[in-house]
Amino acid sequence: MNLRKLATAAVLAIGGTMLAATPASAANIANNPGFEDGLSGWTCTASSGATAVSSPVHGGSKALQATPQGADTARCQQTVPVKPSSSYTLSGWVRGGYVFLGVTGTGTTDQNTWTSSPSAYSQLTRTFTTGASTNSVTVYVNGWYGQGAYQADDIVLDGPPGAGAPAVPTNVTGSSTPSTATLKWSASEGATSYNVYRDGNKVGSATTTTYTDLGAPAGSHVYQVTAVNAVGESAKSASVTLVVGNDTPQVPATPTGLTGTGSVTTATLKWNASEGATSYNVYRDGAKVGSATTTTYADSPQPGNHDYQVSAVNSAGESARSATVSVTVGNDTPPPPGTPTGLAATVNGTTVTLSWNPGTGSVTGYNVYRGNTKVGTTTTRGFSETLPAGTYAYRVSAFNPVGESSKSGEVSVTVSDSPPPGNKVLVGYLHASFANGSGYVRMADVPKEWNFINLSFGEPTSVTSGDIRFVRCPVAECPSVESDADFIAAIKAKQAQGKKVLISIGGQNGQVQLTTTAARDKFVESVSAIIDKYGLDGLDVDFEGHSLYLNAGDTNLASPTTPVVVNLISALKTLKAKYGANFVLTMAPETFFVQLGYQFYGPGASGSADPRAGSYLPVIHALRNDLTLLHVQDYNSGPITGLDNQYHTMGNADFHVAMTDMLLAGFPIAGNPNNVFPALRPEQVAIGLPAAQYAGNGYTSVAEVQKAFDCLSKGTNCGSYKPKGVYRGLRGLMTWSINWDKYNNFEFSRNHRAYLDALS
Ligand SMILES: [Ca+2]
Repeated sequence: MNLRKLATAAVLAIGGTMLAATPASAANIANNPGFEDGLSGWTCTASSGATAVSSPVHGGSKALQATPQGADTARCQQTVPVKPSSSYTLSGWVRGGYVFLGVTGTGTTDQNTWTSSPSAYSQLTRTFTTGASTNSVTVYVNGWYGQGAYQADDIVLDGPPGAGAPAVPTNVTGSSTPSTATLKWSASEGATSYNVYRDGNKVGSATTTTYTDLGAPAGSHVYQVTAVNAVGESAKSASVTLVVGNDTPQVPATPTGLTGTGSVTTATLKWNASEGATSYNVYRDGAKVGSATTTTYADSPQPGNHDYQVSAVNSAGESARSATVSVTVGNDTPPPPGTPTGLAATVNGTTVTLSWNPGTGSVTGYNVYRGNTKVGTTTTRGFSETLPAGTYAYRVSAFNPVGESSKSGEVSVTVSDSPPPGNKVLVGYLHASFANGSGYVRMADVPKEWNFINLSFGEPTSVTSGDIRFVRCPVAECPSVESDADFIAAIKAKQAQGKKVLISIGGQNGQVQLTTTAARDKFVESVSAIIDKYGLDGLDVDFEGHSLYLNAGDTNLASPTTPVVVNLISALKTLKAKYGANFVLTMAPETFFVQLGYQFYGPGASGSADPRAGSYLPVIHALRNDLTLLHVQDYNSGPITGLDNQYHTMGNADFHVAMTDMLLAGFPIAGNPNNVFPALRPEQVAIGLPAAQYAGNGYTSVAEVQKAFDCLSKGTNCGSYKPKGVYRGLRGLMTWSINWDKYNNFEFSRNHRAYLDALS
C-alpha cells in the first residue's frame, strides 16, 4: 500500500472533523455535555430507558433519549462543582415530548424551564448565581408524564470551575498518521496532569499538553482530554475526531490468481480477494458480463473459447483488470463437418465458378483449394475467380469451430483466353423413322447449318423391355427414303464434315422404363447395336411421358434410389465407358422433369405430388461429367417458376432466359438449400425450341430467340428477367425439327446459323 497517499487522506479527514466538532463550550464545566460518551457522568431514573442515540442528534454523533414511564419523568442529572457567589448559565438543546431543563442546589433560587413537544432541537437556557457557601449544583433534564420520549444534547453549564479543581482543557486539536493519533491542548489552570480518553475510555495521561496515542486501531476515534490535580479531575473537553489508518477507500488492488474451469454450459471463475474490494466485475471477451461480492463467479456463455478477466470495485472506483484466463465452454461441441460432395465447376470466359453440396454436420464455411493452395473461404456453397488460360484442379473442404473436413474429390477445369471460334452449334432432330407430316429429308439432304443430327427415334419393343429398335421410315410413308447403304454413307459424309449423328431414344411415343437390371442390360446391348450398325457418334436421351419418375423417399439428388433412374444412369455410364472419350451424350428433357424441380421433386413428403417432377435431375447430375449437351425442350411446357420466383410462360425471350439461367446458375431442389442442383458448364447447354408454329407449342420468333441468346451470352438485350451471370460459352440452339425447319423455308437454321456464327 502507498503510505504517503494514506497520510494525505488522514489530514483531509482531520480537516472535516474540526468543522463537525461539538460547539464551542470553552467555559463548560459539565461532564459529557454532548452525550458523546454515552451516559457517562449522568445519572438517570430507573424506568427512563435512557440511552445515547445516534439520531436525532444536535451536535456530535450522539444525544440522550429517555422515555417517561408512569410516575417517572425520565430524569437524567449530574452534580457539578461550582464556585460560591458566581454567575452561571445553564443551556441545553431538546426535542420530542415536553422537556424540562433545570438546576437545583444553587443556594439561591433554583431555576428550570421547559418546552412542549418541539419537532426540531430547540435551546432552553437559564442563568443563576450560586450562594456564598455553595460548592456544587445539580443540573437535570427530564420529560413529563405521558408525553413520550424526548431527546436532549449539549447540556452545558457555563461558568467558573469549582474551587480547587482544574479547568476543563480547551483548544484540543489533533493529527494522525496511519498508526498514531496525537492530541494537543491548551494548559488548564490548576492542572498537574491530563488524562486522554479515546472513545470514552482513558488511554493514557500526560504532564505536558500533548499526547500521542500509539495503540489506536485503524478507524475513526473520538478523543477528549481532562485536567487533573490533587483535588480531582475536570470534566472532559470538547471532542476531536481523528482517523487513524485509512477509512477513506482507495481503488482496490487488481485481483490476482484468476483461474477458470469450463463445463458443457458453464465457465466457473475463482480469484484471490483484493484488499479493500467490496465487489468484483467479471469480463468475458472484453465485455462486462456480471459482478460478484464473493471471489467466484459462474458464467454461461455460448460454446467456445472465452477470455475472462476480473476487476475489484469499491466506492472509490474499479481496479485495473486482472490477467486473462481462457476457458473453453461446451466440451460436447460437434465434430468437424463432413467432406463436401458433388463439386462441380463451370467456366464462363475466363471465370471459373464452383458449386458443391454440403458435408454432414454443422458447417461454418468452406475452404476452396486450387492445387494445394487455399484460394478462398466462403460461407456459401459457391466460389468463382478469374484466371489466365490454363487447366486447374479444385477441391473444397468444410469447416466449423472444431475443425476442417478432409478435402473433396478433385474437379478439373480448363480456361481458354477466348471461346474457340465456330463452337456454337445447331442441334436438329431428323424424322428418320416417320415423316410426321412435314415430309421426309434424306441424310444427304440435311442442310449444312446443322452440327448435331439426332435420328428420331429409337423406340422400345415395350415400355419396360429396355430393348430399343430403330426402324427406318417405310417407303409407304416416306416415298423418298434412301437405302440403308446410302443412309450409312451419308452419315459418314456428315461426320467427315465434323457433324455428329446420334440415335435419339424415346420421343413422344417411346416410353422407356428400365425397371430392372435385365432391362438396363438389354438397353445397353440394343443401343450399342444401333450405334454400331449405322456408325453413330452417340446417343440422345429423349425420354418423355412416364419414362422417368421418383419413388417416395427418393429425395437426395446425389444418391437416387428409384430403379428407373438408377438403371438409366448405369446404362449410360456403361455406354460412355464402352465407346470412350469421343462418345457423344445429349439429353432433351421437358421442363417438367428439370426446372420444375426447383419447386417439386418426386411425390413429395405427402406422396401426392406428380412423381415425375424433377426426375431427370439425378440423371443429369450423375452424368454431368459425361454430358456433351443438355437441351431442355423450352416448349410444350406449362408455366415454370424461375429463380426470380416468378412464373414464366413459354413463347418469349424471358422464358428461355429464365429456364436456361437455372441450368447455368444451379438451384436448390424443392427449396432445400442442402440439396442443390449445381450449375452445368455453359458449353454443355443449348436452348431447345420448335422450328415452326406447326412443330410444337411455344414457338418463339427469331428475334425473341436471339434476344434471349444475347442476354444469356453477352448480358445485353435482357428483358425483365435478369440472369445470374453472363454465359459466353452457351453452346447453341436445338430444334424440333430439321424437317419442320425445311417445311418453314429454313427460317430457323439459316437465321440462327448466321447469328451464332457472328457470335463466334
Ligand atoms: Ca451530542
